[in-house]
Amino acid sequence: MKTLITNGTVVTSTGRSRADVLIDGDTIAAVLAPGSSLLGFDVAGNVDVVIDAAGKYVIPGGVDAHTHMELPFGGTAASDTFETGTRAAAWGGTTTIIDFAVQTYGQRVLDGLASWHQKAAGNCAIDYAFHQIIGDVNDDSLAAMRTLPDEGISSFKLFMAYPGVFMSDDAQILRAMQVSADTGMMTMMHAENGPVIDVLAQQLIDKGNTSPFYHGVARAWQMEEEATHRAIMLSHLTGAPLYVVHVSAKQAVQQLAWARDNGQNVFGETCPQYLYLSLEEQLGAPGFEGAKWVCSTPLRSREEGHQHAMWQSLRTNDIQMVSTDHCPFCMKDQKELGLGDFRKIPNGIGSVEHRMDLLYQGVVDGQISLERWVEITATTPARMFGLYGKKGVIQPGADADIVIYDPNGHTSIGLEKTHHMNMDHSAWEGFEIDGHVDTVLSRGKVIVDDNQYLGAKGDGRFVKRSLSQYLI
Ligand code: DUC
Ligand code: ZN
Ligand code: ZN
Ligand code: ZN
Repeated sequence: MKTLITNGTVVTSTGRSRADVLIDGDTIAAVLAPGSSLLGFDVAGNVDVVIDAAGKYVIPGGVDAHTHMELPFGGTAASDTFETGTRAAAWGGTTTIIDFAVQTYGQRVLDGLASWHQKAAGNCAIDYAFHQIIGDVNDDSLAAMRTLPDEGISSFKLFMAYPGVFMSDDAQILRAMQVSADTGMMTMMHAENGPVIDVLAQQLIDKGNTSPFYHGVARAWQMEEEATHRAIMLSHLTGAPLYVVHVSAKQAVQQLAWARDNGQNVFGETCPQYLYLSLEEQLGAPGFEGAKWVCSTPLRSREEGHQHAMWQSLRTNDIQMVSTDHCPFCMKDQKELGLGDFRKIPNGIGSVEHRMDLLYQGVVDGQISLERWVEITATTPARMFGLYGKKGVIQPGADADIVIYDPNGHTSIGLEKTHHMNMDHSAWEGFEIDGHVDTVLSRGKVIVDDNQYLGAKGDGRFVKRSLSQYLI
C-alpha cells in the first residue's frame, strides 16, 4: 500500500520545509518537494491513500527511551501493561518505547530478559525495545551481559540507590563498567546515594515527618550530585560510556557538563516532571495527594532553580534528551501503601501519553525550538540507543513512524479528558497544551486519527538495537 502525506511542514532535528512524504508499505519511500513528480510520475495520482497535512507539522514518531510497563516495584506492580501503556503512548505520538527488562537479585540475567519478552510479545500497539536492568552484578551476570548485544540489547542500567534491592556497590559498578567499556554497551545509571538517603528517610520518619513531601526532602540534591560525580569518575577510569537517567538536580547537570567538557562520553536524560513540577507544589498538595508526584529522583525545589536549569540544559545540550520514566501506579491500593510512611509509596509517575505534548508546550513557551523538540524527543533517543536510521528520522528507508501534529489544535490533559493510561489519577491534571497529536502512523499503518484509535494489540514488534550511534 502507498500513502502520501501532502501539504505539511516536515520538521526534523535540523530544519523544517514544506514537503510531501511518500510511504510504501512499512517504510518511507521518498521525501518530495510539494506537488513534485517523481521522474515524471504523478505521485498523488498513484497512491492508495492521501493524507492532507495542510497547516500541520509532519514529524518522526516519538521515541521514549525510558518506560516501565508491568514493573514489579515496592510490593506492587506498575499499573500499565504493555497493552495499555503502548496504546497510551500511541495516543500521544510516541511510536517506539524502550522498556527496562529486569534481572532481580538472585535471578539470572537472561531469565529476566526472557520474562520481559513474555510480557510484551503480541501485546504492544507500537514497536518496542529493551534495556536490561542488572540487579545483581556477579560473575555469572557479567558473562551474560556480554551476550546482550546479540539479543539486540545494547544498554544496561545499574542503581546506586535502593540498598538490598537493586543497588550495586562501587566494586560491582566498576566490574559492570569494564564490560561496558569492552563491549561498547551503554551504562545507564540511577545516580543517587541510596545508603545516605535511607538514613535520612529513617530520621524523618522517626520525627513523625511521614507525608509524601518528605520523600523529596530525604532524597537531597547533594546525593544526586555526589552519585553523578562518582559514576562519572568510574566511567572515566574504565572508559565506559555513561548515560545518567532521570536527572533532576541542577548540580548533577553541572557534573555532566564538566565531564563532557573534559571529553568524556557522558550523557544525560531529564523527564517532563523535572521540567514542570516542583517540590513546592508537592508541599502544597492537600492530604496525601502529593503521593501522585512521588518519583525518584524526586521533584526538586522551583525556588532553587532546578526546573529553570533543566530547560537551559536542553538548550545548551548539557542534557541531550527527554524520556518519561513512565512508571504508573494508581492511588488506590498502590500509592496508598505509603499512607503514614512516604518510604512505602511506590516511586513513579505516568507520562508516556503526554511527553510529546508537554515538550511541544516548551516550544510554544519559547523554551526550545521546533527542531530541538524533534531532536530531544525522537532523533537523539534513536541515535543514543542504536535505532537511528529506522527510527527518529523522516528519510527514505526509515520506518514510516510519523506523527502529524497540529499547532493550532489544543489538548486538555486530565482524567476526564485526554487519558488512556491505566491510572486512577493524572500527575498532569489540568495541564493545557497549545497543540494536538492529530494522526499517528506506525510502520505505515494509521493507528490514531482524528481522536480515534485504529490500531490493534500486537501491531508493535520487538526491535533489536545496535550500539549507541553516539559512540561510532
Ligand atoms: N528509577 C526509575 O528509573 N524508575 C522508577 C523508580 C526508580 O527509582
Ligand atoms: Zn532509576
Ligand atoms: Zn525508570
Ligand atoms: Zn487537531
